[in-house]
Amino acid sequence: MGLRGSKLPEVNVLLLGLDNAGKSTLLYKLKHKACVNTVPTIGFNVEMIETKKNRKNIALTIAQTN
Ligand SMILES: Nc1nc2c(ncn2[C@@H]2O[C@H](COP(=O)(O)OP(=O)(O)O)[C@@H](O)[C@H]2O)c(=O)[nH]1
Ligand SMILES: [Mg+2]
Repeated sequence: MGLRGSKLPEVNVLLLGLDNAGKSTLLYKLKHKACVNTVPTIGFNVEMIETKKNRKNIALTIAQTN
């Protein structure tokens, strides 16, 4: 959560889908740039990722739930 409180523009995404659709895999691929083995999500996952939009840095928050 180190990006919280940064002065970057914030973009929030809610990632929804059926069980086993690949939501957690996509989230961790974006976060860690690698595929990780997932375990079934209980509740939700939130990750903050610093990325670029229109060549400007932004703070992207993705919340993922079932
Ligand atoms: N073949 C294939 N399997 C995937 C893909 N993405 C995820 N999976 C697999 O699908 C299963 C469920 O993925 P997961 O990310 O936990 O789904 P979630 O329930 O939507 O969070 C896991 O065994 C993943 O390895 C994909 O693009 N292709
Ligand atoms: Mg999941």
